[in-house]
Amino acid sequence: MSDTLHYRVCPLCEACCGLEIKVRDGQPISIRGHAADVLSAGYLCPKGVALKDLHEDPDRLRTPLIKRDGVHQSATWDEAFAEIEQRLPPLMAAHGRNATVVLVGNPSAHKIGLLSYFPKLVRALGTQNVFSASTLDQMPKQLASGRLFGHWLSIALPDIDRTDLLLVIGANPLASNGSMWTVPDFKGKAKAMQARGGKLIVIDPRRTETAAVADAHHFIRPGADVFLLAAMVHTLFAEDLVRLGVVENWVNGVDEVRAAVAPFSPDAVALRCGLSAPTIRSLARELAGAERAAVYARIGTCTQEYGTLASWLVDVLNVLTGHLDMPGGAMFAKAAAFAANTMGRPGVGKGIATGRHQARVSGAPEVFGELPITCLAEEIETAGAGQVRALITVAGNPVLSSPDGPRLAQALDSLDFMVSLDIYLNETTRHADVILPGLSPLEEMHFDMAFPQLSWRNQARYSPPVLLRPAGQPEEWQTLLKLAAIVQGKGAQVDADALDDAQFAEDAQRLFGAQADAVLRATQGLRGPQRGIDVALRSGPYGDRFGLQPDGLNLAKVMASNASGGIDLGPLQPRIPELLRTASGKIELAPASFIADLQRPIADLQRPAPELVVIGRRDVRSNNSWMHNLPLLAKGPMRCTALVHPIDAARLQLTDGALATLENGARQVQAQVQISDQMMPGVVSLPHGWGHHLPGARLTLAAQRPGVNLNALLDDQLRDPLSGNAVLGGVAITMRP
Ligand SMILES: Nc1nc2c(c(=O)[nH]1)N[C@H]1C(S)=C(S)[C@@H](COP(=O)(O)OP(=O)(O)OC[C@H]3O[C@@H](n4cnc5c(=O)[nH]c(N)nc54)[C@H](O)[C@@H]3O)O[C@H]1N2
Ligand SMILES: Nc1nc2c(c(=O)[nH]1)N[C@H]1C(S)=C(S)[C@@H](COP(=O)(O)OP(=O)(O)OC[C@H]3O[C@@H](n4cnc5c(=O)[nH]c(N)nc54)[C@H](O)[C@@H]3O)O[C@H]1N2
Ligand code: SF4
Ligand SMILES: [Mo]
Repeated sequence: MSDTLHYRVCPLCEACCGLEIKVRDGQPISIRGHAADVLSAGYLCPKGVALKDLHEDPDRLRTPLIKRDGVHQSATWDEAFAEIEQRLPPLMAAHGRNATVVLVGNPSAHKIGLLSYFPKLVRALGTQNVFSASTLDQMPKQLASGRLFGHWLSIALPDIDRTDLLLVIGANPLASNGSMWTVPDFKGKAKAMQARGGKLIVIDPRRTETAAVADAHHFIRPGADVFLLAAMVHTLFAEDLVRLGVVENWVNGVDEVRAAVAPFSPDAVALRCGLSAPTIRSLARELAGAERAAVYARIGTCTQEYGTLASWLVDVLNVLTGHLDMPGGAMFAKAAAFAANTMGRPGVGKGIATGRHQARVSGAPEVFGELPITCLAEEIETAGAGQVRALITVAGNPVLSSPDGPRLAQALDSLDFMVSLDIYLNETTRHADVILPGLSPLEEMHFDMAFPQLSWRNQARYSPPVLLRPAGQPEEWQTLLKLAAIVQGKGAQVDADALDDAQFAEDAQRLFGAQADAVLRATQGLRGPQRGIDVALRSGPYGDRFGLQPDGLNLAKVMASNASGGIDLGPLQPRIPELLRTASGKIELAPASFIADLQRPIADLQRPAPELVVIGRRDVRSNNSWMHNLPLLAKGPMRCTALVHPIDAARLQLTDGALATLENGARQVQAQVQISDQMMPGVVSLPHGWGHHLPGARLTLAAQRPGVNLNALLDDQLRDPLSGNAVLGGVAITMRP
């Protein structure tokens, strides 16, 4: 048989690279970057190549598993659904709706079948207990953007193609390939910027891979970004450098910001953040002086005690220096489908709401429909009305990815019932009574719902499945619909496709009224998420409006562009005021809850900094907790090491290559020391997502070099109070040989 070429967007990280996959006899034989891809132009990283290993991994689950007498055994789909039908609805009836909870993990953001159908399961359950990786990650950024611009996914992105100055804070896109910013080949784009005379400045407690290619790098004390950023804002006011530029008529709250940052002079914060007062002032001046500049900050600034404040102040800087919504500044994408900031009346909206319900035990407020994932263990452990008795995980591995994994693991064992939709029997799913496997990415179609809203360039791409899925194995949206049907008492035998048809017809009636028939006609022959994509594209900002704009987009056109790399929709365009969805129709620069929360860092200015703190780290050959079982990525040097500065190593008598104990109160882990002057003195870096030695998992290769779980060291009670996000960095530890 001859080879065939297929084109597919990589689902593994936010860069969303276009891949070219060569297939022979139904098997992938090679994977490389798709040169014609309109977003990534041929770029890829080793993880994209490892999709072949993932497809072939003998440990990847191909059938459901049911736990019998403590051991997971292969089962048919009918048996698995029957088991769930027998056990879950009675629990719901006995303990109430909130006793069953849903936890959604990172890969869901990359899988339209999961992202667009898990809300149907949540609705069917009627539970308020929804947890996700968002509160281990970007919730502070979403909350800050939501308050400023009126929607959770209106995120300002550097217009890297045209900028002259890019300030990167707490992000390492050379390893992570970008986050809340879809920017494949960041390095190439940064080099192009430098070649035009532009400048890259990095602020990070580690001299990272990104810092290594930057024009300047400054160490910062972990968790101290709020001080640096507030002091930069302070300098803008003190030196009369505030210019609102094109958004001048669309900003509320400038005076409130001026008053709020008064205590944060560069001199007051320098010691606390580890940058000198002159450096802080010159950063502010440089930013204000650049015609085209942007500040970009990511996970280092989110997963810390002042995550929301730091995320907010980043955009305060973008606004006050006149760089928001300017070509070459911080701009907004205009996605072809699914973007709330392209729907409804332009320029005004309801803004965002939080705290519509609270966590039962801690009282933590709901944020973006979720409760903090770090509340899960106590919700399971704590007796009383509403105690969590059953859990459904969807593509999540919180035993490794969430603070105090060992506590959570113990709590999971006390559940009455647990179901996991997952492709591995791993540290979390080993606790499940039933595991329902997803497909290999090569067997699924792909369309990104979220990332075009965060992309460096506007575009639309659709990937059909590269390979046929095994007979009898459902797509994940079908599995989710079946679960929803089971908990609604419709029975495990229900046909997911028929159910989907009925729900779609109902939705079309509700959303399109008189036009519903036209919508149903236009989408005939499409199924599952495809139908949703077509409707979203057609009614989106570039859409064909179901025929009213014949030149506009629809799914057929985007599908037809697959081999030519998708449809390019051009560079980012100014979008203010049209993008805004705040009640005032303005950028709300000084949300009251943020101004009030500044009292915490003000009090903290007096607190002495701990002698040693721990932060995380990412490596290009690793992806959170679940790709250490793939040969291509597992080879090479041990990546789960604790980086320690030579001064700290000497002080603590640590030896390069030897084991050291890291302690945080009663929690401790042992990790291999790697002495490195990349670190800021007083800061240790250990990656997360390791610790594959736990019994009951089936990760043959990963278990050979398990590494240690950073999250076994972290406290699940530390959260940013506004966003509920976990504190994963800047945590005080001690270390000894
Ligand atoms: N200390 C510390 N902890 C961290 C972080 C940190 O920086 N430091 N980072 C945090 C961040 S940003 C994130 S996003 C979280 C991520 O944490 P999680 O949301 O737990 O995600 P992963 O660790 O990537 O685990 C993904 C799970 O999905 C499964 N999976 C993979 N593909 C599929 C699929 O197609 N279908 C299904 N059904 N399942 C699939 C995998 O087997 C695995 O069980 O970790 C967080 N944890
Ligand atoms: N190869 C690979 N790529 C990934 C992932 C992966 O695990 N591996 N995970 C994906 C996910 S889920 C996400 S969310 C993204 C994250 O993408 P990034 O945000 O780029 O993540 P990191 O590479 O962890 O970079 C965070 C940086 O913050 C620094 N830092 C830590 N604490 C602080 C602090 O208090 N202040 C400042 N200023 N800096 C600090 C760290 O030293 C680190 O260099 O990456 C995604 N891409
Ligand atoms: S950078 Fe690597 S993992 Fe991320 S989308 Fe591209 S190929 Fe996939
Ligand atoms: Mo993440």
